[in-house]
Amino acid sequence: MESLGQHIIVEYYGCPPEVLNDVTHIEQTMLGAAKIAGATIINSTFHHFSPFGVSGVVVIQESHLAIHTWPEYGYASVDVFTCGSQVNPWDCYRHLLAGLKAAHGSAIEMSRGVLELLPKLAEREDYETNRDRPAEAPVHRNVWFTERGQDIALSLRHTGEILYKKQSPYQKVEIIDTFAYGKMMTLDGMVMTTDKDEYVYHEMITHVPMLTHPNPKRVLIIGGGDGGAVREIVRHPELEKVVMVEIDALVIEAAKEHLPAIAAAFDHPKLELRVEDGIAYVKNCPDAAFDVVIVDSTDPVGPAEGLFTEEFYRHAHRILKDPGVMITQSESPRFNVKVFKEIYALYRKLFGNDKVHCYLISVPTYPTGTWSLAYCAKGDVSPVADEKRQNALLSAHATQYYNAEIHRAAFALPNYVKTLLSS
Ligand code: SPD
Repeated sequence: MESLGQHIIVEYYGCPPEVLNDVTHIEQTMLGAAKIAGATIINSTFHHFSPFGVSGVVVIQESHLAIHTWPEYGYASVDVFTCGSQVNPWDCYRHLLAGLKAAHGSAIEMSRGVLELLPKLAEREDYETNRDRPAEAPVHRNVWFTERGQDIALSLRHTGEILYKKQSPYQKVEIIDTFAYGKMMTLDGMVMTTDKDEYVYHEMITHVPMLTHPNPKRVLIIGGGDGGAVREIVRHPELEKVVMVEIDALVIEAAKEHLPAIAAAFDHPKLELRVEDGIAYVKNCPDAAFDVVIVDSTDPVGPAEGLFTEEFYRHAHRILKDPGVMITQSESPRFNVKVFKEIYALYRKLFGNDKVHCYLISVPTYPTGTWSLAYCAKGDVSPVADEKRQNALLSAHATQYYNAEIHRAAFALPNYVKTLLSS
């Protein structure tokens, strides 16, 4: 039966989940399938959905290849539609079977545009398939990273090259080259920091406690393996020692290799860097050992889960001197409403109602862009900055986000956040 094209609808089963969750591998395999079949590639667009799944399309002069993967089931659904007689979709099928490492595959073939059923137009020759299309069209790749919550997602377009990708005992550590925000670190598919907006988070999680505590000599950072918080902390002349406890050596390695502007202070003489479990460190730490404790954690899944527990924060409170300040990243009042509410209730229980203050930061690469930090005071200390030290810092260093007005304004909360915190 003569037709305009062949369409095969394909199922691949028993594929390794890590293969189906690797957007660049999927993209390359799909492009490879198109090439092997002799197709002319026009364009491609691929998305990774955090935590699982890739969707993508390769547009070819002869029609398209499309894929959707379910890593959690080891399953991929593919369709390949090719027009004309030059491109054989079964070549794509075989290439993808091998590239996706599928245990088995199956497909049904349909003839599309059966010629017998098509009206015979006198001028049909004038509308020949591919008539005015260039033989070698430029390929535009369009590859996207997506961090997805239940109902909200954040996507960033990237080059398709993953600069660093290793699975540590704790999490998958990746550095992706994005177009809008430069190099970006993700842990288990969640954005941690990017070259272009890292300063918001790092300046606000450090300068606020350092300029409000009367004499911040000893600082503990839990997490923070990219080095951004340390880089800002060592700008403060009152500092005598900063201990940073990062559980994952690969986070430090990736940052040193690919984010040197963030990982800029790892050799600082005041830094004691410990690659070990921060939860155990805090548990075994003597009372009143630090003036400031900063919890620069990932989100409350995987290795950071224990950093969102009552036991951990009890110890954090215990190891603070009086006066002392604990700062934590406290998730987003837009993206993780449940965690946000629970975590503030816990801080208030441990530190006291009037000792806990939420402040907001605007981080474009975190889902919703609205993120929060928690200021928890022990003893007589409040979030008001020491102006003299603030002026000294601001004249010595060109901060990109932090200034005196932002410091004050960050603590002014919109009503919807006040409501969340009071309910
Ligand atoms: N969803 C991101 C939450 C913040 C994670 N910490 C960022 C680490 C930067 N040092």
